[in-house]
Formats: sequence, C-alpha cells, structure tokens
Amino acid sequence: MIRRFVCIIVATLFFLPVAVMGQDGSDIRETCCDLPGDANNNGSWANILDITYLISYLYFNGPAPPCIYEGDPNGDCAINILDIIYCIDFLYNDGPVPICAEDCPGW
Ligand SMILES: [Ca+2]
Ligand SMILES: [Ca+2]
Repeated sequence: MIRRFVCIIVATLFFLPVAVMGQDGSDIRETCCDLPGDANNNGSWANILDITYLISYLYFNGPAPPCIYEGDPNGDCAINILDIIYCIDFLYNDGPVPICAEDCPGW
C-alpha cells in the first residue's frame, strides 16, 4: 500500500511542468529555435548530452535550456519527463523528430 502511494507521488512529480525561469530567477522565455531538441544549445542535434541536460535541469537544479523552445522537443509547451522520453525514443527507437512550438501561450 505504501509502495503504491510512493509510486503515485513520484510519477506525479515527474509529470509536473517546470517553471520557465533561469537559475538567477530571470525569465528565459524567448523565441529561438534553430535546432529542436538541442537543449544544451551547443549546436548539435538532440543527443545523449541534451537528454542529460534536461534531466539535470528537471531533477537536479541544473541550468535551464538557453533557448527554452529547444528544451521542449515534443513541442507541447512544457518541459517535463515526456521530453526526455521523446528524445530517447528519437535517438534509440526511430521515434519522431524533435519539433519546436514557437507559439506557446505565455512563453
Ligand atoms: Ca545539443
Ligand atoms: Ca514538452
């Protein structure tokens, strides 16, 4: 019973969207998407480094993606565990190509 409760809490936390703020509290929302899925903005297509970057941002208080849109490879206007799964699916399972949604309300 307790194990089920803990699993539900952990799963819920994974799917919560993260605020779009830089580490200094500044608003990093801007329209920029040269390379969808390039979460670390190093100019390379979505790869394991971008996945690691997103994990660090979401769960270890790492820096936010320099271009918030590139950190949202599934283009649903939120950065969460689904973006990590999307990148993994793209890289290792011939999943859909990362996209950019540049018309997110409030971004
Ligand atoms: Ca990259
Ligand atoms: Ca997303």
